[in-house]
Amino acid sequence: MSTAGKVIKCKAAVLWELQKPFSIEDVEVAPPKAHEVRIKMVTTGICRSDDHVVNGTIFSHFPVIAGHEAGGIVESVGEGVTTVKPGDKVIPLFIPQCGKCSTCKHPEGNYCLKNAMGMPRGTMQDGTSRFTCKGKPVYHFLGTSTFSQYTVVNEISVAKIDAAAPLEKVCLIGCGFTTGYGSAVKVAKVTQGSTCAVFGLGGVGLSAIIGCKAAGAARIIGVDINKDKFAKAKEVGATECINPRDYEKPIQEVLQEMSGGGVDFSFEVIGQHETMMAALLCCQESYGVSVIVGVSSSSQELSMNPMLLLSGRTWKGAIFGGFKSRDSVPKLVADFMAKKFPLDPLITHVLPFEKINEGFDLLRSGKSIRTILTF
Ligand code: CND
Ligand code: ZN
Ligand code: ZN
Repeated sequence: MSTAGKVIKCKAAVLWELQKPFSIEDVEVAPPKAHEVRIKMVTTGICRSDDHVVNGTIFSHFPVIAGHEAGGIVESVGEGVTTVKPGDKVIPLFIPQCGKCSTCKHPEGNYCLKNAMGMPRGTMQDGTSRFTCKGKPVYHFLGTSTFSQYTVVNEISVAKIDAAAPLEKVCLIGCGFTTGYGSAVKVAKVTQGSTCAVFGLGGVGLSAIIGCKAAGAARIIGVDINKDKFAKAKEVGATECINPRDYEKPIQEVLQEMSGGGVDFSFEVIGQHETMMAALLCCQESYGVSVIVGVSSSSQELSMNPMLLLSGRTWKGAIFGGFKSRDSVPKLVADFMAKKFPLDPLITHVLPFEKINEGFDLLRSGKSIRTILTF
């Protein structure tokens, strides 16, 4: 029996307040309105940005359904939806691509002005929510809310992908992989034979390493305070790994010495101001490029000496690896299918959706790279 046009009752992981575990609840998911798409979730990854909602680094209204790295099947579509249809395999997009705003029209911009990050309202574009639980509206997160058996997204926040793609792997193209990989190949534009330093060897950092390697970097130095991350980093392309706690001197000085004056490209994939500065300082003062990928609290500021840039360095940042989401996600899925890059090394755990709190514990204790939750 078709569920189109009806409210769907299903399970979702609701976060009722800050610093609390996720609670699996019965929720109602309203049908999609005009230009919206309802998706049956198949898999979702756990990214540190979801944990940032729990700990408050990323602002959200509560109660909320988080999750932004997933794969699913279109269940039904609202009026006027033309680019996806029921049965299509899709990846929800936490950065939309409206195709009409000044950013979307610019050849390089990807931070579509319809994004839900800058001023999070926790609703659909029309200002209302499609979720209710115990009679109360539940807020959306980044327009994706993938920690639910069903979700509703705007048509501009969904990409149709190859029907043959394995969702339990390509869901990582919805955030972690694309963010790290694009930071190297698209944002930094890593060059052949260069030396790179990647701070933070989680799912996003390892994907930056995969990108550095694909771009032909000769040396890729992984930096992490958890040495258990080194083996996997080397497996995906790091040529060396170092632990800042093994050195007396600041890690930027260690990296300057290792690279004979500073690395060509550095990436901060942790989300701390101290490591953002270390990553900036470790890149060569005249031509080095440093990219901020990690998310830090928007309420805290970082002071820096402008001379660090006057000498010629470039300091950049990007969301979603600088990729235009709707254009790039189907292409990246095709590249994965053509074996142009691996995703398997990033997946360390697979758990049923109901064990979401176990998945977050694995992330917080540094034991997992990516945990994939299956519905
Ligand atoms: P994850 O927590 O898996 O990895 C972070 C790694 O950093 C871990 O291996 C830690 O051991 C390591 N680490 C922590 N502190 C230090 C330190 N002081 N020095 C060296 N290493 C340290 O996180 P993830 O890979 O899922 O995400 C990484 C960041 O990227 C995080 O801030 C997340 O919010 C952000 C991000 C950004 C974007 C984007 O579009 N820019 C998208 N998704 C996630
Ligand atoms: Zn746009
Ligand atoms: Zn993410």
